[in-house]
Amino acid sequence: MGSVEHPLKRYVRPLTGPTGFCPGCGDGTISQCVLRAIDDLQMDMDDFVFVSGIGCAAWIISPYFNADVLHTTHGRPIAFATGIKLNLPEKKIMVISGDGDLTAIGGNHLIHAARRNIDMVVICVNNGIYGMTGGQVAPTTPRGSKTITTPLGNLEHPFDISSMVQAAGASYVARWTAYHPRQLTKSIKRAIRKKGFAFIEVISQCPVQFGAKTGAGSAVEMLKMFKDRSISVKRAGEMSAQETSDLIVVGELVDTDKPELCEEIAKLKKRTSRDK
Ligand SMILES: Cc1ncc(C[n+]2csc(CCOP(=O)(O)OP(=O)(O)O)c2C)c(N)n1
Ligand SMILES: [Mg+2]
Repeated sequence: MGSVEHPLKRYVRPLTGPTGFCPGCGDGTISQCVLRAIDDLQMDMDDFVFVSGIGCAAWIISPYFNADVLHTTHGRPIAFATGIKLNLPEKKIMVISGDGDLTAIGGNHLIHAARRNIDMVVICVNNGIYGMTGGQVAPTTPRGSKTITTPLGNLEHPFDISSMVQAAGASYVARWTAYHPRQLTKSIKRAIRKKGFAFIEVISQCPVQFGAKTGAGSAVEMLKMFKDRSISVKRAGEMSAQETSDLIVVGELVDTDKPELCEEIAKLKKRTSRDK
């Protein structure tokens, strides 16, 4: 019998041993969506530099992706990515990291990169918790949720990450869940083709920390919840804020074109060298 190779095998390093992901984690699905998007676009891994911070989601690209990968410090992947983009403007830069990494310790880097409209794709895996460190409250944890640092329930209001990045000025913003792999893949392709700051929030399940600590349950229960609570941007637009408050609004929130920072810097350099 002939052996069958996974069609995306050539994009991952030939590592042995188990993956770093827990059973039921959404990171594997998201990983597959990213590689499928690159494959569909017929791009080469050499066209990219991938950058991650610290956390479970950061492991999606490191050590697995067979490409130039920087596994950076907690909260700083966008800062590293900005430096890489300014020096290698011909490369497509993709950051994949968690909600804690990108919106808590790294929150300012995120909003300023969106404001500058620097050309990169940022995929934020939002599992609503600090997964890797054992289930602490994050800026995305729903109000009332019990975590190891909020044993009596979270009193804070969570960020609406996509709205925050939209308000900061990103060229492309979309939100999907791990229940939407086809839509997510399509959105990643759109984000890769976009010239400017392209941001995708993926609501994902962490059954081991979020599911167990908050009572959201198993991976299957969480995926079912994503399915039942998701509503399209279009339908949500016809409803009041109160009606959508418990729902997950999915789809493309922004898709626009505006001047991109690296191109503007290149134009300025050309202009000033001509004037000399
Ligand atoms: C400066 C610094 N502070 C804190 C930590 C501990 N730490 C590592 S990962 C992490 C949070 C990860 O959460 P998230 O980004 O949501 O990723 P997840 O594991 O949930 O995918 C924290 C607080 C660290 N490594 N460095
Ligand atoms: Mg997280």
